[in-house]
Amino acid sequence: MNLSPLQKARYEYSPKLPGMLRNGIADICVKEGAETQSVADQEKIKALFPNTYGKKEITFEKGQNTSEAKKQVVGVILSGGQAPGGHNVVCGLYDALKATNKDNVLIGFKGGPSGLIEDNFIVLEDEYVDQFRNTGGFDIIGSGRTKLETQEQFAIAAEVCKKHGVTAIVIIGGDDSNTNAGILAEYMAANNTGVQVIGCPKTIDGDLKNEDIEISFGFDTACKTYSEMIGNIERDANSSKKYWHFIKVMGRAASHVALECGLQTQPNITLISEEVAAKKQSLSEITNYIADIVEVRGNKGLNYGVAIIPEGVVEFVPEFSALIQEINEMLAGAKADAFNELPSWAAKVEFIEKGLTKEALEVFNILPEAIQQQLFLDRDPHGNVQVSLIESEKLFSAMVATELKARKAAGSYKGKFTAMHHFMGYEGRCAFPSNFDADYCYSLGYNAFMLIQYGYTGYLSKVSNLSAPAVEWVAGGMPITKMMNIERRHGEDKPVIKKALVELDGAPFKYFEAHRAEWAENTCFRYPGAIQYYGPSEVCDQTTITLALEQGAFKAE
Ligand code: FBP
Repeated sequence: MNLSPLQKARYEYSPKLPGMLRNGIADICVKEGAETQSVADQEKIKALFPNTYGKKEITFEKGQNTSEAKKQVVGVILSGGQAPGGHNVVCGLYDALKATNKDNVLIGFKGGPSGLIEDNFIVLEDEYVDQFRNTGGFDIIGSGRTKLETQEQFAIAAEVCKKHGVTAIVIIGGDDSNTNAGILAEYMAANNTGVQVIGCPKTIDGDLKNEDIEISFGFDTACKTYSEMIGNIERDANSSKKYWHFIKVMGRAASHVALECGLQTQPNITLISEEVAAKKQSLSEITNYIADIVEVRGNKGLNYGVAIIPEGVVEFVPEFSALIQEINEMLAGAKADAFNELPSWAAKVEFIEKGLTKEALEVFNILPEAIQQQLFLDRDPHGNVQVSLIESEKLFSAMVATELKARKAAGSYKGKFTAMHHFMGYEGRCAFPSNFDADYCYSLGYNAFMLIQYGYTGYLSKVSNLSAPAVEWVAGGMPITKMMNIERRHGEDKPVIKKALVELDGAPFKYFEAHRAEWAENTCFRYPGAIQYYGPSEVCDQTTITLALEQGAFKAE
């Protein structure tokens, strides 16, 4: 194998565990805390989870290991989008499992949750696992987006587990996957299968967090990767002084990634979808907000800047999501065929004009033609508009260009506007995990095995106090039911872990809000540089500004 020097060096890196897990398996004991309640809808959740509701929160401590000595066969699943550090969760799980009993077995279900129901797995062993230590990606066993949610799937899963003597399953995923981990745990307990289920919090989007889970893994590395590139673009903009850069960053719904990158790099503009929704902003209002900043800078001779656009923003613009709903209805079922058969874009526009309400048509008409076409032509297999594919960075820059033309004609704008576009998403999902993610993920996996070994099920592996040095981190577990509430999904009431959107009264947004006017008008770019893996702790082990602000640990330079 032709390894890069960094890859070789990262194989040798020893991830840092929380202090209480550092003394060896024989010296880890468990401390049970208070019984828990779900965050809302307690009676309903309790009724749905009679076997796993109300369990105690737990933490590990240094002390004699009193867990039952039995052979464990654990199955691990990676679920959903890649996030840096997933390999280390598997490595931590593997190391704790083997350190407890070398006859224990870890099997990896391949290609995501479907691997479990298709009985498709590999047995993980030293030589194979060692190739993935401290590396990015999910290729150790692959990932997938199949949801494990039906009773039929659970019954098959139970059969597969029985066939291979599986005693526990670890599901590494986001809010939906961990919700389903909780439901699977309940099923396994209700049917006396003897199979425990433990979840681990993953997603670069950062939207699986709550009072127990401080951060989902991968968010730190992904944001640092994007911030490095945004900082480089800022420096380029500040050098050539001739372009406005519109940069879309991933984050399917929540704007945590955009906000963190905004805090790291201090660009002129960062849109936050949750604020757009709260203020019920229209496309024209957002366009004017951006155009105002371009105008003020342009009139001072600063014809350059950087704007960060969150991936999901258009869905948070009320008038735009209403338009999308109308398009989805208009082209539902067989009506799509009639539309597709129309011979030209002009004929299609005529069809559209007849089908949309006046309000939706007004919104449609202000969109650049490329975006209009995207809405109608790139639909998913069910005929729905694929909102995540909409190039919102191009949408806003085109609308700003039109607005500035009008302002130039009216004499208020005297600058020059040339836009460049970027999308940062996949570049960050499989980066070498930062030291923080390498340490956090290894700890989550190690800790997940300790939860299994002590007989817990329906728990999320929890590592907290994360803005402190790793030795002070606290390892334990939290019942998944504690994080649940009831939400309406596809016309039905469902128990789910609440998706965490950016809180507009939270410290990270407040800090951004207090500084954004200055960052907009002046050039206050901040250049975070590349992730550092070796060197002083204050350079290599820092987590996100978001977490530091949330935990009152942020120190402004
Ligand atoms: P998860 O929620 O599964 O972690 O995935 C999030 C994400 O990375 C989003 O940021 C992005 O919109 C989406 O995945 C892209 O998904 P895909 O890999 O299917 O293109």
